[in-house]
Amino acid sequence: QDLFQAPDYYNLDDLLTEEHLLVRDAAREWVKREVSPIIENAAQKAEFPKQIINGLAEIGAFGPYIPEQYGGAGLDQMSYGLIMQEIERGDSGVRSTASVQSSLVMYPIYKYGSEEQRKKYLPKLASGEFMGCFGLTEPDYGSNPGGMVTNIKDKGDYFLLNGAKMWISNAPFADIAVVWAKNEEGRIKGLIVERGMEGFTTPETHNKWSLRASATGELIFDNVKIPKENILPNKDGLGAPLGCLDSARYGIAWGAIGAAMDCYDTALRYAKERVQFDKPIAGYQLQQKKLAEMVTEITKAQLLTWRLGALRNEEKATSAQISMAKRNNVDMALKIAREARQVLGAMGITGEYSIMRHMMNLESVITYEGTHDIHLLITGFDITGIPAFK
Ligand code: TGC
Ligand code: FAD
Repeated sequence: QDLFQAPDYYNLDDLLTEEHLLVRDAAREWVKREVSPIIENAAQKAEFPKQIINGLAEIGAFGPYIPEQYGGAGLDQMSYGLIMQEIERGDSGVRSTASVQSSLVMYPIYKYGSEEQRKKYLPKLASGEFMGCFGLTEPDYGSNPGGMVTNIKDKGDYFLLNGAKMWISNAPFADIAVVWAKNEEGRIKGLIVERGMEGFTTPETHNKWSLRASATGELIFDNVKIPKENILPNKDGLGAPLGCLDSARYGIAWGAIGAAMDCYDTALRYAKERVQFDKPIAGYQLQQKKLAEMVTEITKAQLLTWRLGALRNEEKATSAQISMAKRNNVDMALKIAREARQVLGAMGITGEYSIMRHMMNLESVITYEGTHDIHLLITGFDITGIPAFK
């Protein structure tokens, strides 16, 4: 009874392989066992629960689609999405940690790194021995990362890195940071900065009302000497970090469904049990409208991500298709969280139930990895051919 029931209104499980179902169910069972019991307390205390790092590695959440020769799980894009869905059913902050590690740290090292960099970092990131973060956003450049001022100067044997990044998930405890900085020609380069390098600090950002179980911080670079072998050699320009975002945004499109499912499941159970005016509130049309619309929106989002996963497996998904799914699904999840909270009445505002935490978390999810507005403009650009960003 207590095991999480996922709505599957259109029998989408029939479209998944045995491996997909095994991967998903293992992640689901682990979240139920290891995340659900501790996550509310971690969020209330605003602490990332480090004790779950090994478990995340074991379910394949660190580099699900990175080849096994580098320590990854060697799974397909559908499995990656399903793992993100199950983790975010527990908490968006935990999914953030997995997204950053996989898509924003392991992916660029795998895709743009040298063979030596892959061998040095990927197995340790896959096992959770190393945790990573991704520094793109700056205090004055959020939606417009191309304007960044963090820079590197060639000093012969090494590069000198100066600047600052802000709002960086995992920063306070990360062992390495994949950082994007401009060279003397104004070209964006990716580099691996290691904790302990002189002049590199990672102060934590406090007083968040959202994503409290995820650690967020700044990356400050004060004349940090970066060895030349720490530059990602195989791609540069803004397209390099944006390529990583495609992978992370795809995972978020699935993850948001997990948060929505948990809110729906909680509201449905509560509505069937809560009696007012001598009848379960689930028997009133107004509550049924909320619940019926929730399951409809979840089903539409599932269809979108399933198709996107199939396109990703064939390497045919466009960035604009990913933007549409991220935007739609996160918005859907946030609206469901708001409606579900109302179904629970006063109980909905307490930590006894997960809904309010999901709702607060989703305010970050709708902002990071490209805001709701920016993704709309990406669709607008795609269909008209006219960029409206500037
Ligand atoms: P624009 O001139 O359009 O493009 C520059 C170059 O990039 C290419 N490109 C892409 N490449 C791969 N994937 C994509 N999605 C791409 N979008 C564009 C483009 O073809 C071009 O290449 P080239 O070779 O011609 O130079 O760039 P723009 O400056 O006009 O900006 C476009 C815009 C606004 C869409 C982009 O800047 C954007 O997406 N802004 C949003 C920023 C953002 O999403 N930041 C996220 C930071 S990381 C984060 O939030 C992590 S949260 C972590 C967690 O889960 O906890
Ligand atoms: P701004 O860009 O200042 O936008 C403010 C408002 O203006 C938004 O509503 C936006 O939609 C709107 N706007 C901006 N430009 C336009 C336009 N052209 N047209 C119309 N409207 C526009 N970044 C990282 O690099 N790494 C991380 O790990 C990371 N983790 C994060 C974790 C959390 C908890 C949060 C909240 C953020 C994180 N971010 C991270 C940063 C995130 O990507 C940025 O917050 C996001 O890209 C938006 O930038 P901004 O906050 O500066 O907002």
